[in-house]
Amino acid sequence: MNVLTMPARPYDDQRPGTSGLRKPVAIFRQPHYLENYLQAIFETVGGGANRTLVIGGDGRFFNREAIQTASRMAAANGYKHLVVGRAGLLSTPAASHLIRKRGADGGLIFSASHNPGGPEGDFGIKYNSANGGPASETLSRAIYARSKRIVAYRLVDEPDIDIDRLGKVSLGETEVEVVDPVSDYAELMETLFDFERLAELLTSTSFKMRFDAMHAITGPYARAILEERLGAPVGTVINGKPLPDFGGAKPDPNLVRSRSLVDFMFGQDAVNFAAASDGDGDRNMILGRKIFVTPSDSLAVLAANAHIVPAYSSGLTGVARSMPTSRALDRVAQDLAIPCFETPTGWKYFGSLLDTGRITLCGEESFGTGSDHVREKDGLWAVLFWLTIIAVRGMPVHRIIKDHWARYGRHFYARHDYEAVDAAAANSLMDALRDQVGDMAGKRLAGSIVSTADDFSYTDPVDRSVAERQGIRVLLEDGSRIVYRLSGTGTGGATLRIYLERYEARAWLHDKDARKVLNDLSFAAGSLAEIPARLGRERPSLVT
Ligand code: VG1
Ligand code: CO
Repeated sequence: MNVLTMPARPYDDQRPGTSGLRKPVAIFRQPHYLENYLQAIFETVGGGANRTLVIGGDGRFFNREAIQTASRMAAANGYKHLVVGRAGLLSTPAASHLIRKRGADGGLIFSASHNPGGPEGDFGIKYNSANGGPASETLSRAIYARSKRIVAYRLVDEPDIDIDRLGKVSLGETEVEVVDPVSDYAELMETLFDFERLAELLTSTSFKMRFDAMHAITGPYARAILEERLGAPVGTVINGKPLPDFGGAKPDPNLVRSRSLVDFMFGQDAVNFAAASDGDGDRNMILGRKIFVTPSDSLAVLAANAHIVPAYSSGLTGVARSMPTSRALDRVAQDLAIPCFETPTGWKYFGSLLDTGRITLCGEESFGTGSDHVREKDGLWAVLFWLTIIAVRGMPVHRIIKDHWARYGRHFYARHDYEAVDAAAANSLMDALRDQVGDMAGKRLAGSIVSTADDFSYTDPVDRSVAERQGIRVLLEDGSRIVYRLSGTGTGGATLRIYLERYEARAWLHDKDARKVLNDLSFAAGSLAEIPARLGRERPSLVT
């Protein structure tokens, strides 16, 4: 076997964000940029001797080249087995499952998730550990430090492997197994949910659903599970063919990017249930006829109904949510008398809680929910969960939501994003807020009084690692909350996210328009942070 050692010059900008390293394709195409980062990963985890690595991606532009490069480099770095998704495809949750199922030592997922794809779009690399979950913050920092010191990378001098044919081939001394990206995942779903019951719902004439795969990775998964296994009519899955540029759209399921699906569900021809997923298949958006379920509410509803899903029939050990996610989940946890953890944004922070059985279910306001079945959020899993609730409770989505609010109260919620603003301005806005938090308590704000304000910091209860400066929280006496943080997934400038939440216990006020209910909080959030003056923007570019 011929191993080449190629000289490299270290890069100093390979710092992973909320979810791996994400950059424009053009950056990844710089000489040995991809190789530099991969070599840093392999060296940080201690090489590949006798190890198994799972490799796949969301199918975006540059995926296939990256998979060939990663395979050659993994072989040269000593990995014994590589498990590669056919055509280079693996959704993020499917990759997580495959790592766990095969007892692999880790996995590479090539994805920039909801970021746009194509030659002008973004690319990304996530490294997941043996538990199937995203590299911890500690490991991510070590990889970054290493990436700044790489002076050479290794690869085997072998031709491309055929990633379109199932089966085993060798690459130097490494065995590469090309696997069906869908079958293991679909089998896992069958162990969690009652497929007979779901099939009954999806084949009944009184129920119709639509799933929008946004030309991203979930197309093949949704077709295999919803249409082939559960018998939903062909055509239930739309935009089901993964395209390298996602058809030119941003594969980000929310009220803005999934406008046509939202309009459809609020229009004359609306069906009973609709959902969409993102680039790498870990997010989900849930819609009923004339109703959009906020991700925070969705998480709370799943927790409150978990006992009706076979996999969770014996109850939840605990739940967790990222800090900006609404506290609707906390009320359910209180009712169930189970712990509810509050973690920083990003799935990596749920890992230790899931691994130690402290929690069964968790989620984020950014359209992500999941459980201990894998170590990533899981879009289709959330869809099957919702379908189970609809089937077992025999209720449409709006009834399930109204019922939930009647029981627990409603957390009106919205996220306002100021995208692609000047990074220096956004940082100084956050600094100014940080300077203020110490003496905010007691001040009047949005018709109430600030009870506490801080910059969120989190100590992992398992490994005691500390994550600081995770977002500014302003809590009001009436139960409302404003949260500010900067995005860690963008690739151009900075994105400021403002999360607004207002609690309403009184059922007769639950049908109010969220925008109106949150209007004064939104105004207060803007003036507290001096947004127009600092960012030169009058209003957010995205509201979800
Ligand atoms: C965003 C979301 C966060 C999510 C992350 C990765 O991060 O807010 O909740 O975990 O994306 O999701 P940020 O730092 O931009 O706010 V995915 O589907 O892109 O892996
Ligand atoms: Co994603």
